Amino acid sequence: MKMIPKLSVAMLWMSLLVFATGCETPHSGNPLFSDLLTADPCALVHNDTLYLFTGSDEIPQGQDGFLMKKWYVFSTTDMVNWTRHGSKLAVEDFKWAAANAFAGHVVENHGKFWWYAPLVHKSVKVHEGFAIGVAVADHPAGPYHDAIGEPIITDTTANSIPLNIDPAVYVDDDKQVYFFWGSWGQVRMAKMKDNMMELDGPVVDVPGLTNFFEAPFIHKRNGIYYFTYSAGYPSRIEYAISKSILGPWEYKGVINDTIPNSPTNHQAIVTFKGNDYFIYHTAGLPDGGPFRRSVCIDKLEYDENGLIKPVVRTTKGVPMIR
Ligand code: FUB
Repeated sequence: MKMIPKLSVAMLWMSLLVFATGCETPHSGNPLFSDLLTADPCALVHNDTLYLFTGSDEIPQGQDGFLMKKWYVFSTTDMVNWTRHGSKLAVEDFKWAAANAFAGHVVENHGKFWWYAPLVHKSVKVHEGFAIGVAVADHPAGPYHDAIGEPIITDTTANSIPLNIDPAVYVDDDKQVYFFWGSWGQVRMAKMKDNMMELDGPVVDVPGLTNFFEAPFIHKRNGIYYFTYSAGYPSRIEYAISKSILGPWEYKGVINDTIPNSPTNHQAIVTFKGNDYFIYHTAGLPDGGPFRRSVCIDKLEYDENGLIKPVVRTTKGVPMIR
């Protein structure tokens, strides 16, 4: 008689444990990858698959400065199981480039995938010497090759900026293509030709982005354009909205606060299978740091007025989806 209550309690605990683990939805976990330093995410959806593009920090632990030579491609259909496609673009793929594979941006148009890439130019240097080129592929996972053989933007482009990095290209519903880029507090924009390789008009300033530092990113939801960007330094992610991609932009506040041990903050926003995601980097690996960053994914949520709620950063990541 004495054993029965003890057994019952043990069995109850065991069944609770099995129930709990059995029902727990697998989560992606943040940072997403623990054996590779990834930074500056960008993402797109193609054929029911989410493709993630990242840069990579290669500076050894204990040293300072960006050492970035390659970009990587990953994909998932459920947000938990990731296929690693490997490095699909690198400095040496651009004959005109010498170094610094900074934040790229990949976009689909005309059935091809266009990877806009900022790199230090081998010879053109008026300011910091950064230029922006584009590689193209027939599939998001490549192979990619330099589409032009020379950059689209350099230090000598009229009205370019001292640090020509962080491209963001947006193909609007009417098929007009817009090319944004910017850093060190200056942001520029130009229309692009349908060929995705040439500007189609002057480079103009984008006024009215409160606290803008770098990392412009455009997405559209319910007819509203959202301009998210890295703001201040150390950087937060802040945003503005507009009914027109040409502005004026109405400031709406902070969505991702500063990152411990990483002054840079770089975002991508994507909707996949009905879920909105905020993709960013932290210094979250045990040997992470300002130049040793790691990509993470958390949920992005809007309120009933279409405003973006502050992102809740987690180590659990996002749940598996079907
Ligand atoms: O990764 C190098 C630079 O740091 C990127 O271009 C910026 O957006 C910042 O993340």
